[in-house]
Amino acid sequence: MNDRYEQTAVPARDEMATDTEIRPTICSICNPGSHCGVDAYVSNGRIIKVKGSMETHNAGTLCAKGAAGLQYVYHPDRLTTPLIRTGDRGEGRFEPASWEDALGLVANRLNEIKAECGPESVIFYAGYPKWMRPFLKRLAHSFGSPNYASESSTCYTAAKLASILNYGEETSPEVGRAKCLLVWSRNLFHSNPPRSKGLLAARKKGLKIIEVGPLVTPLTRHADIHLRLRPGTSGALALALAHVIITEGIFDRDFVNRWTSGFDEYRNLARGFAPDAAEKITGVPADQIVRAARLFAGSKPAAVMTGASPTVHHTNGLQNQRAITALVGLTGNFDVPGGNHVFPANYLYISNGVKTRDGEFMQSRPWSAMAPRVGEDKHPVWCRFIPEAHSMVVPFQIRSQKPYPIRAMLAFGLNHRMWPGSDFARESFKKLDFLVDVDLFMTDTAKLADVVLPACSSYERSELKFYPEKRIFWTRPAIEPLGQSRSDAEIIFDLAETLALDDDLLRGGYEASVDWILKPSGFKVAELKQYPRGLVVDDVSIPSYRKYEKNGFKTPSGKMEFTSCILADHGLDSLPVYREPMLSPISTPEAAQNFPLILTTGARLPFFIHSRAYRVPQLRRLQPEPMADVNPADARERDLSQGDWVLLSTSLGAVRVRANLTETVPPGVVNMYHGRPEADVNTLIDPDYRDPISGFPAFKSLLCEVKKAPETGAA
Ligand SMILES: Nc1nc2c(c(=O)[nH]1)N[C@H]1C(S)=C(S)[C@@H](COP(=O)(O)OP(=O)(O)OC[C@H]3O[C@@H](n4cnc5c(=O)[nH]c(N)nc54)[C@H](O)[C@@H]3O)O[C@H]1N2
Ligand SMILES: Nc1nc2c(c(=O)[nH]1)N[C@H]1C(S)=C(S)[C@@H](COP(=O)(O)OP(=O)(O)OC[C@H]3O[C@@H](n4cnc5c(=O)[nH]c(N)nc54)[C@H](O)[C@@H]3O)O[C@H]1N2
Ligand SMILES: [Mo]
Repeated sequence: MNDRYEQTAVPARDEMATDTEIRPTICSICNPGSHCGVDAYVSNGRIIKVKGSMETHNAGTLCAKGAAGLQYVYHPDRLTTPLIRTGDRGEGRFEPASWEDALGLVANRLNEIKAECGPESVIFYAGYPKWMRPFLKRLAHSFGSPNYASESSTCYTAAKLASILNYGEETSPEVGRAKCLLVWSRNLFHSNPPRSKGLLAARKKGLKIIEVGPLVTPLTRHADIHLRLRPGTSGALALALAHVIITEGIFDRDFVNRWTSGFDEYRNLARGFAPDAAEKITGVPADQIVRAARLFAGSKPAAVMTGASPTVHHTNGLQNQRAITALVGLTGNFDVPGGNHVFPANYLYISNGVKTRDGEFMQSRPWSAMAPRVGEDKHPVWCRFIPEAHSMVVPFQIRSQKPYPIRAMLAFGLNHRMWPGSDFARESFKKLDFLVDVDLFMTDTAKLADVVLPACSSYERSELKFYPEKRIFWTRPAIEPLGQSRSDAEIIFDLAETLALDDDLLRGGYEASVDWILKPSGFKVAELKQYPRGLVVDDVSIPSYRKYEKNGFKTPSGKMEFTSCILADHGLDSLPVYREPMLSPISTPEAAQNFPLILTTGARLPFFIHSRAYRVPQLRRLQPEPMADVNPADARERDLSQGDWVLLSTSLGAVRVRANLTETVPPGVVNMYHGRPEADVNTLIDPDYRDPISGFPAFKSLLCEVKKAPETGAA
């Protein structure tokens, strides 16, 4: 381990230096719902220590990733200057350029390609980083391209779509007021630690918790019941719970009669999933299914909490999610206090009641004035409700050039390892005529680019942040951007100029655009700047409950739809039918002979975040080598001991990892984290192994085998 890092991590003496200033800002290493407030201790223009802010939701705490902030920000591999490629794609040979030259080149090439093939042949892409998205989307539309795409083609939007199909809207569980919470595959302790506090506080006050998921998680010991299902069988389990709730007559008859459509068909569907039958499919004991159904339906109010990905990363993910979310209406917990509240997000995925016009801002041109989006032909239902192009289709369309050519991509945080079949994605991106990637680091994907632009971190920029607890925050930079790096927003607004776009708002700059978005709230950036730790806005309108009683549901029938009119219109199953994962011991027994174990990938680890943390020594040290979780019973059968090198293989290939023997995975299941360069599990997944409706990759129900590997050598 590098000594330099050890010293900077605990700068006890420097902290006392008289010139040290505490500058409040935020850490944005993880999901936007967290983004903890941070006190950056700055001496001579350099951060010497980071501490969680007391005023923000994290209340003085930071997670492992946030605490490693210094090593992330001052990483020796940070990009500090724009780069233009001189070698072959992927070779990593670049020469430094001025911003003027680099942006000039980008604008010329994008405008040339637009003139040759139309604006839709340019994709505007955002990876997991989210803060620049409204501006990037507007840039795309003002350029004339409908093809703003993002990582959200693998994340959350399928769950949102399921809720829209059932109810016309998305909902969120009111944890603090619920009596029972059905936590369906969400591990806040790892994926959103500051938000797990509310869950524990509610638990202390008597909240009943039913956890669903194959893995043992930190929530398990707080749960009254843990339904440990086989990966990919959520739909069958949800229908089984429905069956018990209906046959025992403990559903909300009044709500169902007055406000739902398709109940009889749904009841018939659920009949096929009596507890004994469901036990055979899901592996969850029948008596536990009955207990869970009684507890959930017998508690009023109760809410369902699902994650952004584990339930929808399956080939039947959308319908499974519809079956889960149907339980909310069935039990009369839709839009009631302590149930699942309809409270739409108002800025960048956060609901806090402060009024904005971010939707209007982003859609600067109507869809009808642009070409169809990438993916509209393949995933029409998803595209109808999710206002983006479908990223999962992009690598295919780059190759097929059908229905129209894709020639260029302007990407912010492009990581080919996010895609199933990551090598297929990488080879597709290589075929582009022009690729620009904006990132903090020279990643393996950035190496494919023609132009790489250096972005700065949240410690070096200002941005508008919303938090669920009514906090709005215009963050301040704690330090100057490293080298010549710039904030993503600055890059986008500079590009609007260089591209000479006909868009006064974008040409007016970032702060003016934020002022425009904030107009309905009455706030202006200039005012927010006076609150260095953000501002809690009391005067906001939290939506009321049971809004459907006045306006009906925003579905075609005006009711909650057990049978979806929209899916039926598209020739799809209108009921939330259960289908086996396309690869499973049941659906493909022949494949399971060679690959008898079920592979689930990407369950969140507290110290990693996709591709980003592996390079941070303080975090990498927590799992220095790639690891896959294997149940001890499966290990015994294969003569494996803790830490043995194994080949984790699917029919597509193998990666070399260490076996971690643990009961947290059930027998027959292997779990592996994603994004790791030296053992990229996504190379083992077919790029088309996806849910046909949502287009989401089925990252969490595959078939695999693990076998002892030699101590050294490549897979
Ligand atoms: N530290 C950290 N935090 C993160 C991230 C990160 O990479 N690192 N990523 C962020 C992102 S992008 C997202 S989408 C969220 C996701 O965050 P969460 O929604 O919390 O997702 P996971 O951590 O994957 O969920 C773990 C749960 O899913 C269950 N599970 C695992 N496999 C399956 C399966 O095949 N079927 C079912 N039904 N359940 C399964 C496990 O038993 C466990 O209960 O986390 C965000 N937060
Ligand atoms: N096997 C498997 N694969 C998965 C998943 C899984 O569970 N299993 N989960 C999927 C899900 S839910 C998600 S959300 C995706 C994650 O999607 P990815 O987009 O792969 O996420 P990251 O690796 O966090 O970020 C991508 C890049 O953004 C860069 N970056 C970070 N901050 C900034 C910034 O402020 N500005 C700019 N310009 N760049 C920045 C990072 O350095 C990194 O190179 O992965 C998906 N892939
Ligand atoms: Mo995600």
